Amino acid sequence: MTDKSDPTTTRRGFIKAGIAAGGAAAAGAAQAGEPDPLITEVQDWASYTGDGVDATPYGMPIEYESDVVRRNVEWLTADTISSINFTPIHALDGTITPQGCAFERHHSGAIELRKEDYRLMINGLVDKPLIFTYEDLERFPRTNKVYFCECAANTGMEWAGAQLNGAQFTHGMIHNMEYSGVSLRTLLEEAGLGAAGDLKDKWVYVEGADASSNGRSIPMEKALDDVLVAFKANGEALRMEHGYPVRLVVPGWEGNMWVKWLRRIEVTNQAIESREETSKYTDTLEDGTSRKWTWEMDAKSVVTSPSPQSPIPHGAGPLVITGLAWSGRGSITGVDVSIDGGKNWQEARLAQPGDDKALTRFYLDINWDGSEMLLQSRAKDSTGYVQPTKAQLRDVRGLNSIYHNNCIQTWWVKESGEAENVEVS
Ligand SMILES: Nc1nc2c(c(=O)[nH]1)N[C@H]1C(S)=C(S)[C@@H](COP(=O)(O)O)O[C@H]1N2
Ligand SMILES: [Mo]
Repeated sequence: MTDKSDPTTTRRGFIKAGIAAGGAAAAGAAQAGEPDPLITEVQDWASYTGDGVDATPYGMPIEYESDVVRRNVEWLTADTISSINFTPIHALDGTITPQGCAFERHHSGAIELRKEDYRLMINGLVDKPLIFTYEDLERFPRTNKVYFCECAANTGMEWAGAQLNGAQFTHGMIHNMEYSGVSLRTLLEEAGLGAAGDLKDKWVYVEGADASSNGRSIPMEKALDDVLVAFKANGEALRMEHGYPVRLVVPGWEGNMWVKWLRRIEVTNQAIESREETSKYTDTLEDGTSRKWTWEMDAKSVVTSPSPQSPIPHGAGPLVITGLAWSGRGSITGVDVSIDGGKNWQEARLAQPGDDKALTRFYLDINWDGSEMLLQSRAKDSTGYVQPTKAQLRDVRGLNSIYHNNCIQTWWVKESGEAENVEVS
């Protein structure tokens, strides 16, 4: 019998031992010459039958993955109702974020709204104001597209100095899902934009059905471009916390504009200047003035492993360095990685060519000599923009900002394989 609580007896342990026995590169217990009971003995899991197909109508991750969860930082906000939690990006791979661990940000809590009770109103400067039910929305032509959603406050706690120890906390206000929905343009055209006259200087004001309503103004040009009224994410219904049954997807633009539980779209002559776009989600500069309408999320990247929550579990030798890169202005064209705090850079390998306004996974496969590293990544996007250092960003923005911190992140990886959030000057 094997002890299931002992991590060396897991299936993963079995696979690792198998590789070690056959390959020269990996150092493993099997090489010591002792017979490995995981190889030589019939295991527990092969001596009885497993769960039947009726055991799990909707599957959850296996218990051994129970640390791959959202986490919040208690002192950040006064109450969890108006708060944020973070995607465990240090533990994920690929680019798609499972809904179950994708960060949540609410201003007045996640609400329960049934499809039957759902209504979407389009009013204001339209030819005929309309109210859609959920079923109405399902009858319009649909699109599918993967986009990242990043809260403008992502990395916001790091302006004054290295603060939170983990990629989940410094960069985890981001998720990346495949959305299915109707283009906002289709719905606006259904209501008719003739009444709006010249569309150049027009806006839409979008709001949610929750108590906060989270109202935001979006210029008409963007509203008619790639904005989606989405009802599915990663193939299934939106989770309650992500706006079930319908949310707005505003590709490349700050997460706050991605209104959840979308209930109203008003075509207007001017921006509403709501709370969410005046006292919040503007960027205070060194001289005390604030920048407004900073909608686009600048190119950014982070090494997700190794990182403080994902230390190197082995000594010197082959090491996979990996991370995520994204740009709200287009696609990622390249990512450079430095192991010496930005003195020298190597071009990382992109797992897939960069996709428009979606996460890109990068890898750098090195032969680690076991000495400490100052690990950084630097994203480049299709506009030619290069992710700035922290010093470069502070030169332009000062230290009063919260939002839109897209600077290069540094992890100090020690000889032990453990990593820490640091700053290099
Ligand atoms: N109706 C409504 N929409 C909302 C919010 C909200 O509180 N209410 N929060 C916004 C903010 S600040 C962000 S960053 C994103 C987060 O989306 P998520 O919770 O799906 O991660 O939703 C936005 N849409
Ligand atoms: Mo946000």
